[in-house]
Parts: sequence; structure tokens; C-alpha cells
Amino acid sequence: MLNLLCFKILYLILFCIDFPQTATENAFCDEKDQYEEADKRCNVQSHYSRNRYILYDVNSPEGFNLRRDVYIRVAVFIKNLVKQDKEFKWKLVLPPWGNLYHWRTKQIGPQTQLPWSLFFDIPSLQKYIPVIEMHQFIQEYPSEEKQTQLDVIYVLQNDEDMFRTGKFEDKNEVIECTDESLTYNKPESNRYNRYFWGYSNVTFGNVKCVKFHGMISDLRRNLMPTVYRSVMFDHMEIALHDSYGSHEYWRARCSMRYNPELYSIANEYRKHFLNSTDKDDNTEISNDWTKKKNKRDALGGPYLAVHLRRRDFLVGRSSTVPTIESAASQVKKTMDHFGLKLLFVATDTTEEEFNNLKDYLFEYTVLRFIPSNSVLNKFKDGGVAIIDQIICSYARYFLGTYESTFTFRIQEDREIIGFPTETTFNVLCKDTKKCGSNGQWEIVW
Ligand code: GFB
Repeated sequence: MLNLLCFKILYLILFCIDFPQTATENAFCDEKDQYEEADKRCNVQSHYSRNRYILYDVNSPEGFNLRRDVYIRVAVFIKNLVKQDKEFKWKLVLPPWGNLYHWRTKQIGPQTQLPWSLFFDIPSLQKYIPVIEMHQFIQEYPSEEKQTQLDVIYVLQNDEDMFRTGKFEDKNEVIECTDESLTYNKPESNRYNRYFWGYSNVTFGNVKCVKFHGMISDLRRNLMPTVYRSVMFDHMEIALHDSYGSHEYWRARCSMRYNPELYSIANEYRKHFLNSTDKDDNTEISNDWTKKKNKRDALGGPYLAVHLRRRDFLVGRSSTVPTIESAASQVKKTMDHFGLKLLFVATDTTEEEFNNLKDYLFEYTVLRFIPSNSVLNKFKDGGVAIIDQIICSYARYFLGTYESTFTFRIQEDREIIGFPTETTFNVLCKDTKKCGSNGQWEIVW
């Protein structure tokens, strides 16, 4: 009997040891007469032991490419956390893609709960930080009665006073949640009932509203890993980059390689329609981004690529978006300057406007990527947009849309491939007189 007791105690020590217990839990594990109950709990705990999970979501109207920028902020945050805190095993749970405003194709069914692996190369992301998909998290995180309960959710909010007065200072202050701050669903007995990403089986133990202003690293004090195993941040777009455009930013950005199948589709298209291959265009880069080399001698395929952003930009950014006629004239001027005859157009415009553009550019071959049904069904609107971006990123010369994050991501990819900056950081102007600049966000090696 004594032996059995000793064995049980040893067992409890071994399996509870790396789980940081609260005082109550410690007392619980020490109680010899309750060892059976503790044994059961520690069995469960041994599954996740020192694992700590961070989840996040972004303001629902935000588009795909702003969300990618938020990922970089989070990735750098996790990277530093992993480096500095050896006590816990930090993992980032990738927020599934879905219900984006711009994803409008109806015939492919609902575009929800899409895993990151559909768009990105997960092993490549994992070379930067430990990431897991949501469906993996649901499997590996202990659940009760098929409900996955996260320990805490922080709902980040801007401090409106700062925006009113223009006086900005760092803030990370837990405030009382109002109905307005929990607009998705009213809290019911302190439960946050919004179904994140449509998972009705994911619930929250604790909801905290936080007025936040400052860099993302300041969220470290909200983690409290000895209390919480899983922490979710809603409205993560509110937290700012720790060091935008730094070496670390670019490392995280480089890790965001796309799903290899998307590269294959784009490369086939380049080869068949644009006479473009990596070998001929001097655009070969290592499959492993950690082995990337500092170079600026990419030539690019013999085509000009333009990102012609329309739809909501025509309304929200009417002061910077050109007419089709003006866009055509700017494109023509650039193509003539470089002696190019092939034009690739990435655009969210209508068939009618695209044909209109082609009419203005009748002397050139004007192409856009039209996905097959199987590509569209498999990779959805998000995958097709990435194929457009990849093709743009390999052009000899690129013209983007002013202040579009879709354009920014293409410019970054061109920096990674190694193009001279003057072929990349160019945007269409409203008209010939007035032209803004997106700036030049050069890669830092
Ligand atoms: O990516 P995104 O945030 O860029 O949103 P912006 C634009 C979305 O529209 C893309 C589609 O993610 C695509 O789904 N789209 C745009 C395109 N251009 C193309 C294209 O050339 N090809 C294809 N296939 N799809 C922001 C929005 O857009 O603009 C904000 O995120 C807001 O919600 C703001 O509307 C005004 O930065 O261009």
C-alpha cells in the first residue's frame, strides 16, 4: 500500500512538475488522499504540460493583405517570447481564413474556416515560429464535453480620447466591457458568445476589455502563463509593430512563402503566356528562406505587371484612383519606355472595365489570370488573388495601386526576389499632374 502511494506521488510529481500550478492546484496535487482525482487531472495536463497558446483575430472588415501584416506583428512578438521565455512552449494558433468582404465568388460555396495551409507554406512559417492550425489546436488542447474553452480573451480597443486630442501615449488598461465593446453578442454570465471563425464549440472562460495603445510587445504582460494556458486577443490590428521594416520584420515576412501549388500554377502561367521562367529571368531563390541571399540583380519576365485596384477603392479612395483611360495611358508610357509588349493585369475589376482597358491598349497583348474551375474550387478567391500577386512579383516592371496593401505585399515579394527598387516602387497616379508615392520599403538583410 505504501509502495503504491509512493508510486502515485512520484507519478504526480513527474507529470505535474512542468505545469505551473496556482496555489490551489499545488495544494490539490499535494493532497495524498485525493491522489486519484489529481492523477486524472495530471494525466490531462501532461498532454499540454508547458504548452501555452496564443490566438488572435482581426477586425472583421479588414482585407486579406492587412491581415498578413498583422500576422507579421504577432510573429515577431512570438519570436521574441520564444527567445526570452524558456519556461513555456509558446505556440501561435493560426486564425482560420473566412468570410472576407472581398471574397465574392458565389458558385464555390462558403469560403469559411480555411486553413493557412491552403495559402501558405506551413513548414516555412514554422522555420520562424511555432505555429499550428486551428483544427490542430482543437485536437491537442484539452476539451470538456467537446467544448474547447480558452482561458481568457482580451478585446483590444482604441482609446478614443487619444484620437480626439491627438495626444498618444502607451496604454494597456483593463476596463469594464460595455455592450458596445462586445458588439458581436451580448455577454451572458461573463461568456463571450461570439463564434470566432464559426466554431461554436470554442468558448471563453474570461473576457477582458482592454484600452490599448502601443507596440505589440507590451501585450506580454497580459499573457500571465502561470494562470492562463490559452490567451486570445481580439482586434489584434490595434497593436502596433515593434519595429516596422526592421531585419526581424523581414525575416517574418520572408517566412510567409505561399503554398507550393500556388507557385506551380503561377509559374506555369508565366511560362506559357508570359515567356517567363526563373532561369531566364534571373529570379531563382532558395526554397529555404533562411538561406536567402542579398541580391538586386533580378531581371524579371518580359512583361509589365500592373495591379489595378477598383471596386471599393473607387469609392473610398476616389481621390487617388485613376480612370481606366488614365491608367491605360500611364501603362502605355511605361511599356514603351521599357520596350515591352506584354501586359499582365491583376485586378478586382469587372469584365467590362477590363475590356475597356484592353481597347485603350490595343497595340499590346493584355492578359489576366483566369482560374480553371478546379483551381477556383480548391484555392478560392484568396488563392486566385495570391496567384495574381505571384505573377506580378516576377514582372520586369511593376506598377501598383497607391496605398493598397495588396500592392504592398507584391512589392515586398519583389524585394525578397531581389529586383532593383526602381522596377518595384511605382504606382498609378490619379492623373498626370498629381501623384502620390507609397514610399520605398526596402528589404533589410
Ligand atoms: O487585400 P486587401 O486588404 O487589399 O483587400 P487593399 C483587397 C481584396 O480584394 C484582396 C481582392 O484580398 C482580393 O481578395 N483583390 C484586390 C484582388 N485586387 C485584386 C487583384 O488584383 N486580383 C485578385 N484576384 N483579387 C483594403 C481593404 O484593400 O482597402 C480594406 O482590405 C478597405 O478593407 C481598404 O476596403 C479601402 O489594401 O487593396
